[in-house]
Amino acid sequence: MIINGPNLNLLGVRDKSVYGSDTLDDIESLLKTTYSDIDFIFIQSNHEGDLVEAIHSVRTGNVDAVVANWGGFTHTSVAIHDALELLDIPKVEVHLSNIHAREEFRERSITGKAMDGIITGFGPDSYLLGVEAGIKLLNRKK
Ligand code: CA2
Repeated sequence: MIINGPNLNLLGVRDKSVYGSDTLDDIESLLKTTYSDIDFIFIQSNHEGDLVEAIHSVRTGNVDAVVANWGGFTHTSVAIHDALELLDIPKVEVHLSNIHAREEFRERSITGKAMDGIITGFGPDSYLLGVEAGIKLLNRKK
């Protein structure tokens, strides 16, 4: 499952200077063409509760791994962090930008404490690397 948080629906549409010109649809197509054998579920929401419920749905569903860009909630959401802690499958956090090379308030990832790892700063490739990491973690479990 690929989860995207707030404002990421506007990628490539507004303010291309920080996040580039690819839209979220472009990134989803890149994933689908690169990993044609994976059945992706794509979720994007601007609402914290919807994202918490998406995580809950993973707990009861048939999802192997989660790759998520929690957007601004990365730095604020204890609720998403707590939901993630209950999830016992590979969880990879991704960011388009390098959150350590920006404003100080982006330095801390609250959600990241409940993920297996974080890939940050590689633009749309962060998502590809996130899926790679998810596959590696799944293979490690076997
Ligand atoms: O670098 C990333 O992927 C971020 O998760 C993006 C979040 C930001 O709050 C994180 O600190 C880092 C923001 C996404 C905002 O998306 C926009 C899309 C179009 C125009 C403006 C913002």
